[in-house]
Amino acid sequence: MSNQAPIGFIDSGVGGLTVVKEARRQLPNETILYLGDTARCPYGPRPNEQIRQYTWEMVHFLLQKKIKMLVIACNTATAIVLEELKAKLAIPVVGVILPGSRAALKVTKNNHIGVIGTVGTVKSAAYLKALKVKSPQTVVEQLACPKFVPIVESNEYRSAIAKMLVAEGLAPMKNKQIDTLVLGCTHYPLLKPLIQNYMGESVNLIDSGAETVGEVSMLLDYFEIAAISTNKKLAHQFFTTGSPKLFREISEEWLEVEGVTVEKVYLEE
Ligand code: I24
Ligand code: DGL
Repeated sequence: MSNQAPIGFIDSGVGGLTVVKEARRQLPNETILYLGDTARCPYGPRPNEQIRQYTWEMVHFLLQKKIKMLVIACNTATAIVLEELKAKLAIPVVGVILPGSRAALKVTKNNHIGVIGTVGTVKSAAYLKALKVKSPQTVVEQLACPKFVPIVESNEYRSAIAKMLVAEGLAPMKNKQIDTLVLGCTHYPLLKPLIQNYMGESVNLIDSGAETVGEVSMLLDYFEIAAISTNKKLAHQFFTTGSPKLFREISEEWLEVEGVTVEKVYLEE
């Protein structure tokens, strides 16, 4: 496998682009291959078995493209399928939950950490387990915020309605004495200003996706598979199970680039 091979990213939709944005900044030599299952998004409310099946379908697609590493940019898919993927794949597999947990443990002073995510992520207790294994004395408060993804996806994430729904959703977290809150969902970084405002400046917010790119960087070095700089423009490729046009519009706006290549893929047999 060549060091110039792409890194594969999968997500339930476009939310994983929050991880890609950080990857482009921190790893400018790496070629990105991204698959978002937009047609079947959201994964958050789905049964585990379905999340497993959908995630494997995405993985099989990307493996055909000769990726050198796989990043599960979706918190819900990481929570439910990461261990199995790591056990079965021959390439390094990185999820978003361990890097997010590690970053939270690094900054907390009172060992009292909150975690917010989709219903699937919270039910799995994957963050809770990761935090407790590393630091048994840490107190962890989990909270599902099922309304937050729809706020972002309806492009309302800067509105007064969003402010109200964020306050309502986070109310159970407000008086728990946490000093650190993990944003355990791809979409929540877009709500960061509203979440920070509601929780107060004293609470540290952890962006799991952004933290994950640090781990990717470390693993590229550890396995000696980091790409080297060339004169060629990198050929990032994006794939979606939904509308390539809508995917392209969102990705160009979010990544602040033009001429993004997006192809439609059909996953279910
Ligand atoms: N943000 C997200 N998903 C959407 C959206 C959005 N529509 C507007 N914005 N739609 O996720 C999801 C369903 N679509 C996906 C594409 O195919 C059709 C169905 C968050 C993205 C985070 C990178 C708001 C918006 C935007 C551009 C950039 C960022 C953003 F339009 F939040
Ligand atoms: N990508 C998902 C996550 O990070 C959020 C959207 C969904 O529910 O599919 O958990």
